[in-house]
Amino acid sequence: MIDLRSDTVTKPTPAMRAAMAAAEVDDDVIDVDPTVDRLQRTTAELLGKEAALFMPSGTMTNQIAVRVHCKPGDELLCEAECHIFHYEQGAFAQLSGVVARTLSGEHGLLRPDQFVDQIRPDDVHQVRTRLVCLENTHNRGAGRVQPYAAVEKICRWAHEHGLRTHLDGARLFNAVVASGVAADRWAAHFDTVSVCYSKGLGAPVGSALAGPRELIAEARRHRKLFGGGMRQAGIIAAGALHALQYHRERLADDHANAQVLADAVRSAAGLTLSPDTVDTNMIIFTVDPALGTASQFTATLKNHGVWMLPTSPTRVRAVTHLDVSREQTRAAAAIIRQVADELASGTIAADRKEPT
Ligand code: TLP
Repeated sequence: MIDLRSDTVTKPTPAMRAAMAAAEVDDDVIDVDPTVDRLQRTTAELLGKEAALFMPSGTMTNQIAVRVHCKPGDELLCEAECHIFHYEQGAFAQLSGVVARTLSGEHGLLRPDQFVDQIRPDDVHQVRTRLVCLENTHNRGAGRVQPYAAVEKICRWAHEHGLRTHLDGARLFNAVVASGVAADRWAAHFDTVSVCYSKGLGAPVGSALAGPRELIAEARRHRKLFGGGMRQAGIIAAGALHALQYHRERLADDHANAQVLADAVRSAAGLTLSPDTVDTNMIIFTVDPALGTASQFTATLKNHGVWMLPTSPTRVRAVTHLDVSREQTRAAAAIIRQVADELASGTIAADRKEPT
């Protein structure tokens, strides 16, 4: 099976497992685990921030960022399809009493002018606008890289208006490789930055929130409150350190593989790449209803050995990663074309079963 559902599906490499097995550990709640400490320092340095805090997931780093920036009754501004709004169960409301106001981007990208007049007046009837969250690369925007100039402008506008800024950089290192703009340059515009080791970098677990020392100390309190204090976490931090050291530059291979898949989709009957350009390791395409729904299409594809994720009734996502070679990508590309062509010509019928 060629598993293109997400870059979260990677298994630790033998070298990563060896580094994890050899990790020096200690209780990171009572005190400090030395390997976690090393990971946090390395991450903070890469992002040009004073401090960083290791957590179990990107959802937690995002939500603790919301918690440290906002009070109940505050409002955050974000893109309508971003992970914080779309995929985290409205945790900003459930856990922090915060509301969100969404702006619709073009495949995840917002223009600075969309923020004009979006700050609520200081009025007893209204929530307080407090935080701007951006996502880079943008997941539901098919891994698009935010234009650097727009990020700079939006964050400058936010700070000039007394707002805080948070970056969901679950795939920031993909943006770094694709844009040639260093991680600390992207991060410089944000008060806090979340990065994930368990996406394209290929570590089994973990994310970090980076920012000013005082905010990160506050985040540490909230991490305990949210149940994310981990004891001998050096074992997983060692996997993340290995990923940072050895798996960043190779993201370019994933990006090149995504182009191979994109070409296959462009030439397949009934499939439309959307957006048509591919910046990093993801593609999203729509399925013509004549071929069935997106989930019927992915079920049929799975029967042929390629696994993708429907992200709406008509849209399908494929993500390239460490565990998919160029050869497997070429094989997947041929299968996409074959299945789409056969469905379009009626040679095979779509799998009508509910996918598992
Ligand atoms: N994204 C996952 C799913 O949740 C959709 C995926 O397969 O892409 N920010 C962004 C931009 C993400 O894409 C994700 C995970 C997260 C945050 C959350 O990370 P985790 O899964 O570690 O909580």
